[in-house]
Amino acid sequence: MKNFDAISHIKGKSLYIDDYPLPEGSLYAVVFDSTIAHGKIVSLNLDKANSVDGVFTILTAKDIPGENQIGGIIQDETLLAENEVHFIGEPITIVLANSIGAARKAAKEINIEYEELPVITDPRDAFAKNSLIVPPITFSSGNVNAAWNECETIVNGTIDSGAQEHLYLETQGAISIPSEGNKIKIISSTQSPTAVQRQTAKVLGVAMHQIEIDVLRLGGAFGGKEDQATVWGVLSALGSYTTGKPVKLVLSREEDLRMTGKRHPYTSDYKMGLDKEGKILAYEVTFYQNAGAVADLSTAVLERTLFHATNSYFIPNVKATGISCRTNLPPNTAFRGFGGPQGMFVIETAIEKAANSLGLRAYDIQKINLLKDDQHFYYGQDVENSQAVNSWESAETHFNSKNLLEEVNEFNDKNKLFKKGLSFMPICFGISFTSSFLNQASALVHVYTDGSVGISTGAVEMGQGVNAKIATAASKTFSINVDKIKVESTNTTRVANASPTAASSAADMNGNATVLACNKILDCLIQFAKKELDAKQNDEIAIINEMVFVNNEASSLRWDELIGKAYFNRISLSAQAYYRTPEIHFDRTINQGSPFAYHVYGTAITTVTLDIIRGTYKFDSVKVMHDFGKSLNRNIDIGQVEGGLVQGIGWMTLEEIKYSSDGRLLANALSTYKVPDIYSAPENIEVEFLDNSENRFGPFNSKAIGEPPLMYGIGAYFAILDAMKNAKPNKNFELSSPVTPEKVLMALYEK
Ligand code: LUZ
Ligand code: MOS
Repeated sequence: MKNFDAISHIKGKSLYIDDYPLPEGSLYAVVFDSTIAHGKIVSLNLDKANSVDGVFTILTAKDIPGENQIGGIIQDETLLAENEVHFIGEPITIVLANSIGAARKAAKEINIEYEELPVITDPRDAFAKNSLIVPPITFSSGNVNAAWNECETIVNGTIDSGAQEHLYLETQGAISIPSEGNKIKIISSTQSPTAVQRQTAKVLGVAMHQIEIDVLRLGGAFGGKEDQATVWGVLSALGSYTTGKPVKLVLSREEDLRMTGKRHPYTSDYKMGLDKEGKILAYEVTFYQNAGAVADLSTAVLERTLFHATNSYFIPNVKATGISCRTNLPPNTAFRGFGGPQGMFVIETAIEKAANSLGLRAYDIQKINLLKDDQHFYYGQDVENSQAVNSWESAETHFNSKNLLEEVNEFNDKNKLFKKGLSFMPICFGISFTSSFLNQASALVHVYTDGSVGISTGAVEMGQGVNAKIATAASKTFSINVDKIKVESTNTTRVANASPTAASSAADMNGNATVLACNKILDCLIQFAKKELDAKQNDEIAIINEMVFVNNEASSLRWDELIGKAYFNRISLSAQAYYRTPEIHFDRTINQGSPFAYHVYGTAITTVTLDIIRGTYKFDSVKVMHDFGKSLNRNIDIGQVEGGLVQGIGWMTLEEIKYSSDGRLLANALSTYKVPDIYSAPENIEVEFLDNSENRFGPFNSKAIGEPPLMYGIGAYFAILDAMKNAKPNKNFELSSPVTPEKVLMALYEK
């Protein structure tokens, strides 16, 4: 089965925010944003802008009827700036006009004067000035200080990883439509309809039931619309509230790049101690996270960095500290992996360095430290059903890694101007929101009298195929053809208080809720069929392929007939169900617990060819052995692995976000920000399904797929580094991510 939207996407018929036909009299909104990274607003003059033809009104913080506050976790984020601005791109006013052209023209006529204040862009600089989002957070187990003495070798160093632009195809946006009784409906491109609803109600000073959010689908999100879609939804609603008119607010690509936050860049210090066989005895790490100007989701992201600081390795003594640093950049935010990749990159760097010091390959250290079932994660969770060794060994045999390595060595013996490199990248990703309360979902299922089915859940379709998975879960539960099932838009009036579609958990949690709701209906139908067919109390009734079966024999009753009869006999054909992930808990006073339902594992082997003259590289192949559990949809899951992998490779190689020292985004267009295209994607990607993995937490034994594969991309960095070492065996490279061709070239030839 394909992604439900495949055909309409290809025909160009899928609707996005910018495609909706607007009601008569709609207004267009343009955001006027700060042009300096830090300063006081001395004066704001709207006279000239107000007189531009077609302008309806211009709104500032003073026009907000409720609270000027949209911070999700920490209340430190105004919707519109009041007296001070904290980053370039911070919204100050919105212009409402009868055309987008008029609104843009007026925004240019706004006169603003600032008194500039000092700008911080670097997290270590922020730390030195005590500019923090929250006090540092430390997770630890064992005793690193006692362990150093027992180590054969100790390595330490500093390593940086860069920001990453989400580059969803559909930019941020919303349409808000006022209706009777002061209600406002917002069509929003958000991963979190409930967040848009809650924050809009707060800003307008109305009850949440006055605000309805509807989401048909998003043109991509990748975490960029978990928290940061909210501001545009709220701004459009503020426009409707004040003017009584429908308001459309869609960012241009340039505005989106400038105004929204990215993946958090990190700079980190690590220290690792090992015995002479390469067993890791102790690991100490400090992460400096560049949070940007307000908290957004930074503290949750930082926490996930700490959870994933040891990747798929068991280490008895660990101390990991995370420091969320406030800078004058747009608020950095959720991005596929949510801090996990940043943590995992550092330990892989430490292992690489330790391997050099011990005269081993990274492979040797990685392999002997993989997590096993009698061990525990350093934050206290027991390792259960670990697939770390299984996926590693299966990758080695299935992809014949000995052969691959021989080919690399042979090539390198014969070639001077090109060198190949190879890396192994194991992953281990915890599934569940780390904030336990978010791990809840509900579903509303209707069976119509013709036997067709409509399902609503809190899950948002953003191209990842969650609708197809939910339909599959319902189709398996009822045993009816998936063509009979429609997954409806995500709407806060049908499903309330939904968690964001995030943390790779939407198909798991909403799928489980859907199965529960379908079973409620099914139980009633079975009881009814028993009567209808005059079956005995002990007879076993089941629906199989749209036919009613009695004691494993087909009756003459079809699904659609059963439904029709059930309706006439007044049997309920609708159900709502609630699911909460069982058994998870985490104690933040000691930073220990079992926060995840389970973990997803896998191993990638990456080979690359490096051009020693140009510094350019080409990935020959990435071979992935991935732990899918029992996949609900193999096509969708393979697509998620390929997409995640290439996005991870982009983060580690080509994608370089640069800001000037005064906080201006330099990589502010697709001419200066390079993402992987079909030419830079690996020539050959092989994805294999790991055998023997079970998962009682996923619908029909499936496992979450959204985020984990991104971290295979980290293998690209180490494959390039391996090729560089094969070119210059005696050189010590001090690199950072992204390892762009420019950086490779400079590092190869630096004196
Ligand atoms: N969002 C969130 C996430 O709010 N909490 C999480 O733990 C998380 N993990 C991954 C991606 N998004
Ligand atoms: Mo996410 S990074 O699961 O919104």
